Amino acid sequence: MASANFIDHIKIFIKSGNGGAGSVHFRRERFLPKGGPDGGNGGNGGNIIVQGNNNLHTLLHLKYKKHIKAKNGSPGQGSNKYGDNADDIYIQVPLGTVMRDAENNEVISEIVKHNQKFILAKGGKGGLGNTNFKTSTRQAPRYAQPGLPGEEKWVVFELKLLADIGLVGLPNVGKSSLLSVLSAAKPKIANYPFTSLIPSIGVIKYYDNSFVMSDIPGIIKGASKGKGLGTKFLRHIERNAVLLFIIDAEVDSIKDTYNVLLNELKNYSSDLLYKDKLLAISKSDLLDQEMIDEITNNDLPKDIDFIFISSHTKNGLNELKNKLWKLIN
Ligand SMILES: Nc1nc2c(ncn2[C@@H]2O[C@H](COP(=O)(O)OP(=O)(O)OP(=O)(O)O)[C@@H](O)[C@H]2O)c(=O)[nH]1
Ligand SMILES: [Mg+2]
Repeated sequence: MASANFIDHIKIFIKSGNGGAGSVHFRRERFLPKGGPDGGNGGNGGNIIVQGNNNLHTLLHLKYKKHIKAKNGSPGQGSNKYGDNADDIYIQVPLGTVMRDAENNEVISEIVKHNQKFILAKGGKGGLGNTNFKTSTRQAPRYAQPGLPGEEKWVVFELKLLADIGLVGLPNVGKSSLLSVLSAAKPKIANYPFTSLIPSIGVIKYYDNSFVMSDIPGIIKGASKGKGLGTKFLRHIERNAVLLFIIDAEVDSIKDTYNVLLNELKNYSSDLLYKDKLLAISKSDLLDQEMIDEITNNDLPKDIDFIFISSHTKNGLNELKNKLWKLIN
């Protein structure tokens, strides 16, 4: 991962607790030589439960947790005493966390709401004590059930940021600048490529509503083959309803640049191409009207709506928000 502080992929061994054994025990009373069975049931093993937490935005807090285990249920005891159930263990995760079985890569669950819970590994049931096995023909059963074992598995936790709009562009084109003028987010901005090494998200107010935009590190030609920061961050725009392409007004060809970006997306996942898209030509304050006309007439891709914007003068930003809102809804 590009930054030590943004962890969005992690593998953890989890194990729920075993059930406690049922007890084999007989009542002992002074004047009752043959007391009946009174072995209690074992307690249940602890569950491992994931829980959504909207205060978390990375999986960093899990980075050093290679194993997460719940305790076993306690065994049953005489006098029909039940063993205690073991406590459940909660794993807090940010919204947008997907869990997969590391063995077959199958999705186990996905957390999208605050407090949403899912049992990743169920604790084993406690065994029944010998009290339960007394019948008319068998007054003194000498057996009880063992507790059932808990579940164990390696689980991959993967965070996909939940945002309505995902920014897609080459490095240094003004993606973070745009997010910072549209929202309260404060991503790092500087005049060199790969300023942003981690994704950031911001909430954009729109009249009485709001929507969420995610800024991911810039991608370059060959990113899908590992160039630059690669395309691993594209997983964060897989959930976005709308992709906003940002192309610097000063590039040689907007059309060619657009195709480079599309191609990298396609190499990552062709599903991305079917999302709603909008093209924003950034830093338009550096263009005069003649250049704007020239681009509009000769250098725009055909299949996508476009808008000229400037984060410095704020030109075009209201119209951009209108267009984005329409696309989301
Ligand atoms: N003239 C002008 N410059 C801009 C505008 N928006 C951004 N810039 C400048 O462009 C440079 C890059 O801006 P960033 O917002 O960091 O670009 P980015 O796309 O997030 O870059 P990476 O994170 O490296 O991919 C900075 O020097 C900004 O000041 C704009 O509207 N007009
Ligand atoms: Mg940036």
